[in-house]
Amino acid sequence: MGALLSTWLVLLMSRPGLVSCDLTDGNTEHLKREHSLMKPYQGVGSQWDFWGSTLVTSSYVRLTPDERSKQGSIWNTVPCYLKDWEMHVQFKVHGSGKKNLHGDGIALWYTRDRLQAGPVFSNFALFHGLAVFVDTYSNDDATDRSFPYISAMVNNGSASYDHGKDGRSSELGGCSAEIRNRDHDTYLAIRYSRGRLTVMVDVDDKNEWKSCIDIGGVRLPTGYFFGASAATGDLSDNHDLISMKLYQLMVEHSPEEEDQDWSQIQPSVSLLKSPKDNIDDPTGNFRGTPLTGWKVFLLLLCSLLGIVVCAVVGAVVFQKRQERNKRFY
Ligand SMILES: *[C@@H]1O[C@H](CO)[C@@H](O)[C@H](O)[C@H]1NC(C)=O
Ligand SMILES: [Ca+2]
Repeated sequence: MGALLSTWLVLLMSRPGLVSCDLTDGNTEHLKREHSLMKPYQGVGSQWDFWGSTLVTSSYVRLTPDERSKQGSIWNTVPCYLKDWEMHVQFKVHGSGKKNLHGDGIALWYTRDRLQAGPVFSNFALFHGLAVFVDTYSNDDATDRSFPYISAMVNNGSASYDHGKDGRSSELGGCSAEIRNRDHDTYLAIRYSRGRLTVMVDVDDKNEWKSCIDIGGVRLPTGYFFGASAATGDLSDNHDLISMKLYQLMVEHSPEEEDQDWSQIQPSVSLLKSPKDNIDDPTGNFRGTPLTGWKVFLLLLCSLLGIVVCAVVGAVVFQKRQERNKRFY
């Protein structure tokens, strides 16, 4: 266990993919045990409640077995009052179903209500808060997307996830990711900080995070609960959680922000575009990281240098040509 944890920490610290400076490096100081689910799952029973088909062993938490019509979930019993956090989830989706004959997937939650069974990956549909779906089955025949598909949704209890369309009308962003029946470990990270929601995946055994979703203008209150759920239908899979580790992000807020009652915030997103305008990215992954200040500066500097070089070369060539022309006449 200790060795595993330190390997994980070393891996985390050596990850070049972790670009942002306020991002946790997996520092155990910032790990919040009361919101984390880790082997051998001693906290289950006091800090976590589980429901339905969920089976807790010493090495994994199986939300559903590879059998039809199963529903399972696990919920943190302690509300989270951190303003800035990052959840690292190690999961494993595996089963005997061949390509496209498996389902339905896992959902990760940060919501007001807990242990409310329903049709959205076995959770209640009119939820308040954040959901990240790892959807392994394409319900929409007309889709041009490649599955498994990871997407995020923020809800204030007024919208319902449309299972038949894989939640497309309500999604804030997403990406395709080959997460099923992999021999190596698969990870997903959800970061919420300063109104920005970031989802990253590490599923290719390369020890680096790839950006999947990155949007600003997201408002989520404090005092909600973390949870995970999964469901199978006619098609199935084992949906296993290996760990959920919650890290506190050390971020400063302005005095005005600190004075607000964060527990009264209504979940919302101020989108520049409507979620319905979401266009597909057929390659699935958004490899690039967003341009930070200095990157923009470097880019501008490079373009400027490029322009200067072009201008100088152009001037020299022009002059040479003029001289040659003079010689001709
Ligand atoms: C909930 O969201 C809907 C649609 O985004 C919005 O019209 C409504 O005003 C919101 N309700 C509250 C209580 O924030
Ligand atoms: Ca689906």
